[in-house]
Amino acid sequence: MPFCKRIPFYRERVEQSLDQWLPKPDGLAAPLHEAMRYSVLGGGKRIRPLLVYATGEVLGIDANLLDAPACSIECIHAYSLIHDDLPAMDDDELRRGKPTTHRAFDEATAILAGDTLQALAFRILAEDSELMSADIDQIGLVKVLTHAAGADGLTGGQIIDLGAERKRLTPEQIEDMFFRKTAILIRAGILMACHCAKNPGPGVRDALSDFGRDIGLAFQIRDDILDVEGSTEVIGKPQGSDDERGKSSYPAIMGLDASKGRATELYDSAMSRLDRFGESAEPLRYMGDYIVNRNQ
Ligand code: GRG
Repeated sequence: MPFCKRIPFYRERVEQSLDQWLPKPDGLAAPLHEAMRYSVLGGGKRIRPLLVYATGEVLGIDANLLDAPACSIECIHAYSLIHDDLPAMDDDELRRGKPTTHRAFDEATAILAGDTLQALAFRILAEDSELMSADIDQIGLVKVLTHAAGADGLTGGQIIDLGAERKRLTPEQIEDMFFRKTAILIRAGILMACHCAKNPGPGVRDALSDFGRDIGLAFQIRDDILDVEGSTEVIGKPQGSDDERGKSSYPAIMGLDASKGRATELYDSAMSRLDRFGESAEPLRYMGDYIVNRNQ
């Protein structure tokens, strides 16, 4: 059965697992719990968790070990979206086709929901009983995710991005920014899955790490292209917002055609990293195709 047929199953699996980890609305802190659940559940493509499970299939890892990495990465992703949408950052109204968290609740609640999701991500990796009973190096998993979430990753990329508005970055600077802001978290899902394979074999981690970097950058270029060519209804956020804000996007720097060319180059490079796995890499090949061809 091809990987695409199992995607609904994995999406449901991560949804249920997230539902278990997220706090149920309770007591005086209920608005915080509600904002967390509003931001995480029932939406999003779940690309990062899917990459965790796809890598798990390629390496033959028991999916029960992957639920915690899959949930933790989605919590970090959801937190970054909440904070990115805040008035102090992009000041967006719409996310996943519905009001952003600070619009649906209020700004303070949105900030706290993001903060708490970040804490929850690491709690999941530290407390998951499946990881513990299989004797997986949980500190190693935490290291991968903290690296992706910190100054070398999301927050570092975000501050470069905020400083880059109305500036023109060089292609090298823009690629470094997008590596930190986007690709590093996509790669982290793949690396966490590798971490759950106790002995993945020589060169496997490096090959999959390079796949994650290339496909993560291709993901961002596709996102920028959709901002130019997509429709608000389909992408679930305002179309054309990058250009309106003078943001340093790939199309703004290199033009639309060159951006599409760079996405193809990165896709080809990503696919070549999978050659060594033969047929067994079909789940990651499918995810790579999905990422560069998606319409939302
Ligand atoms: C820590 C505030 C803060 C920001 C870090 C990751 C990030 C920087 C900001 C998030 C917003 C953003 C535009 C990120 C670029 C990556 C990206 C295109 C995210 C959207 O991811 P999808 O398409 O979203 O996977 P869904 O809704 O499907 O989960």
